[in-house]
Amino acid sequence: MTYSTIRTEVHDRVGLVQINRPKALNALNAVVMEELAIALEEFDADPDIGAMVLTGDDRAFAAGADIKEMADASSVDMLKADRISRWDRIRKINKPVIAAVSGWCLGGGHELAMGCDMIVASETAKFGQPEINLGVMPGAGGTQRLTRAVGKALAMEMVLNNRNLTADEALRYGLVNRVAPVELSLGNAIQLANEIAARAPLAIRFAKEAVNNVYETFLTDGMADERRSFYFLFSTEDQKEGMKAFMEKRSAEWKGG
Ligand code: DAK
Repeated sequence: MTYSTIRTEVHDRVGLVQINRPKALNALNAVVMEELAIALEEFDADPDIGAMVLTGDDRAFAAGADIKEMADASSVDMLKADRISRWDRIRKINKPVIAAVSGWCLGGGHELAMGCDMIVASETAKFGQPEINLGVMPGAGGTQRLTRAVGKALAMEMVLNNRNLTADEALRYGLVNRVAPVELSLGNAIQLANEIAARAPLAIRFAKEAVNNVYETFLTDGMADERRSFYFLFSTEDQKEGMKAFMEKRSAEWKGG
């Protein structure tokens, strides 16, 4: 399969998937999300692969969903485009997926990393949910997964007031597994993935599922509520203003409508 926005490689028993839209800081447009889902599903089905690593580049893991693609969308457009189904496909991958994060890891990019099973961060990684700056809110698990990972106090500050976390803070608050120097972090993630890939595949599969179930039991309702609210925000003036202001490189003027 030839991809236009991602690259794939195999390292022993690990499938590496790299988001490759460097000029847009790896913003997650529909093509990226579709290609990510296909590549991860292919590795998931490949018996020679035991785990995956998902990465970006040194400047950005991903600076969020593609604002330019969403800016003019209505609530109905967002719902009908069925964008969330690709996120759900990634969530259903059976083999462990480790995110190797350097640079910006924001919005949907942060939600994608949190949707992986572990995160290896480089010292330059910056984690945040800046959707509030655009007149919207997290829509792919951010409010739910982040709060479960770091607790309510910090999650509120990140979601309501765009507080970013450094790699060391993310390690301290339990959002990431390890922090490594930038030049070593991807290799470190691949090595960790290969160690896991060398273990009993079925046990790994069920163990991953069991750990994730701790969250899933209480997560579903929260995710559904979050998604409805996220779609609703695309009917507000402030969403249009926030995304337009981003593209015009100016501060947004909020109307509260
Ligand atoms: N989308 C589109 N383009 C982006 C982008 C993004 N998220 N982030 C960066 N870019 C583009 C910039 O527009 C710029 O393009 P040109 O102007 O050169 O054409 C290029 O990448 C380089 O960015 P900057 O020039 O801004 O670089 P700086 O180093 O100055 O700043 C930055 C880096 C990361 C602080 C800044 O780029 C920034 O604030 N980016 C936006 C971050 C953001 O707000 N992310 C959240 C997006 S909203 C859904 C569920 C969830 C979502 C969507 C749908 N469903 C349920 C369906 C998620 C939503 C989001 O993630």
